[in-house]
Amino acid sequence: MSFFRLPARLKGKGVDEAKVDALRARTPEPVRERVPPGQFVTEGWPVLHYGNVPRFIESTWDFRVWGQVEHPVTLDYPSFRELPVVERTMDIHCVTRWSKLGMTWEGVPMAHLLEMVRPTAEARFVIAHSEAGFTANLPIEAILDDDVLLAHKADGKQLTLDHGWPLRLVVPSRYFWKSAKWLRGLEFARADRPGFWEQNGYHNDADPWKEERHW
Ligand SMILES: Nc1nc2c(c(=O)[nH]1)N[C@H]1C(S)=C(S)[C@@H](COP(=O)(O)O)O[C@H]1N2
Ligand SMILES: [Mo]
Repeated sequence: MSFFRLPARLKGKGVDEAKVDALRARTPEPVRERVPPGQFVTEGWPVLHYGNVPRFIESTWDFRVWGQVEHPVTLDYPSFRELPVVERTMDIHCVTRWSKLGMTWEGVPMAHLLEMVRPTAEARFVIAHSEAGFTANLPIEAILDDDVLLAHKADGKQLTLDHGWPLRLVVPSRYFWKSAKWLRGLEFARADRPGFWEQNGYHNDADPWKEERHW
């Protein structure tokens, strides 16, 4: 995906540190330990992405898994929606400094998908592929957590188009930019390949507890 000029608001740079500190100081005591360094809690849910919100056309939508897997799959929309779903409650952390605590997400557990496709012993990285060529990369360990979902619902409601309908990845252990919206597939790979934000200055590993923001 080519990249030209990123809007300043998406860069997470030029942050007003004093403002972040002031917002952070307002975090209620019982949840303060759940908020990673440099983050503050928001009740709202900002919308952030590069480019336009893609249209969802059910008849041409599919979900593919390929690369280092024993059983590659391509599922059309009705078949994808037949997969089992679970609910998980989790905290999400955006590199632009907001954290949203205790969100409930519903979706297909990554564990189920891994059982279906069976990554080979060579598979060490996962590249999430979304509409319009957007990608995000993760080490395979990051998707083994029980709360990694291919989600279609958040806080009891269908995702809106803005937030990634019909399907998005959620990987709460990493900054939220790795949680690819409008997900269309997963590629299992031997070698790492930095994704869209990772090529544009964001940290490859993105652990919010280590403040791995920029690279
Ligand atoms: N397809 C796609 N997914 C994406 C992005 C994007 O640009 N394209 N941006 C990421 C970034 S930077 C963030 S912070 C979150 C924002 O998700 P939200 O809009 O639901 O809050 O989506 C992530 N997923
Ligand atoms: Mo972001």
